[in-house]
Amino acid sequence: MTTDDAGCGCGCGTPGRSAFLSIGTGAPQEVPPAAGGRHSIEQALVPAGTFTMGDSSGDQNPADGETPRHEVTLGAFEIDATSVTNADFARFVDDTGYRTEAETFGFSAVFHLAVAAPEDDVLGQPPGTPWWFGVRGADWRHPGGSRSDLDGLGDHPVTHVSWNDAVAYCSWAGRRLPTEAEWEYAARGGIDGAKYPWGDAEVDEGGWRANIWQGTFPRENTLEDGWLTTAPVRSFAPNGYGLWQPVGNVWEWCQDWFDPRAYQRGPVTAPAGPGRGTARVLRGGSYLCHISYCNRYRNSARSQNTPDSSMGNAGFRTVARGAVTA
Ligand SMILES: [Ca+2]
Ligand SMILES: [Ca+2]
Ligand SMILES: [Cu+2]
Repeated sequence: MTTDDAGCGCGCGTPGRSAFLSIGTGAPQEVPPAAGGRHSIEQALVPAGTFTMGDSSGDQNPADGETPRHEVTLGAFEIDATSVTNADFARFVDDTGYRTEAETFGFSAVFHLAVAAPEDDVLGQPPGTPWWFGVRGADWRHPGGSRSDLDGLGDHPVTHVSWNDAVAYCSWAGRRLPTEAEWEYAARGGIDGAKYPWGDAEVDEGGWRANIWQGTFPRENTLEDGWLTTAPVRSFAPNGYGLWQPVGNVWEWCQDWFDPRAYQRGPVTAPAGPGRGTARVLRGGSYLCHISYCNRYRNSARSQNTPDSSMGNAGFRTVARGAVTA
């Protein structure tokens, strides 16, 4: 397993942008700061408090730095109850004309069973993760490639957005990405030390509780939870704070730089992560997480990718800027 620039090394960890053949070059775009965009996602209020951050179930992936467990104190904050949808992202693009990095580079990473593109558009598979294809023409509007569209997917999470794209959306909306600590605290939903947002019950106990993978990864998905790729953001049940699908469905970008040693030295009040790095934190796992293979659809699980990388199984949710009283 590698934790370099090739994602988390697990089944659903996507290779970074540089692992694919680059067929163009992107340039960062200016988005008017706090442009007053119509961010209309329902808010979940997370109360001020102290929680235990890190793995308490013994399921940690050692290279990811899910330990040491440590107490973290946060003020109250408001976070999106769902991840940002295709319809939400479309409003941002309509307002600003923003082009995502998948569009400027000309390709994005698509899971092999989700490709909807002519063979010529498939740019290749990085060694080690042959189920990921670089697909020319894949972007947020074309999640499987040029032969796909967003018909019926307005309430699904936006995908193929890089960390830089997510930050551009936040700038338009007058919002920001959650810190990794905020994300984990909100995902826990008020249950201290549990493996999942709903508690410690396994994900398949009494019906599926999250959109992950069932069957034999990466070839056969038995679709027991109903979804091969993304599900509508309000699928399954929200956690105790009202967050839908913090684990499963799509990975969610966080503000922090990734460092597997981050927990050994960060401050314990409102930690914002390392001061520098090469990859940004991703949290929560995705529809590609498999119960016996990757196991990153847990509250404390961590992944990462470079800020210009995009893929069909990662999106984001946002938090309000500034303090909230609760
Ligand atoms: Ca599924
Ligand atoms: Ca998620
Ligand atoms: Cu996974």
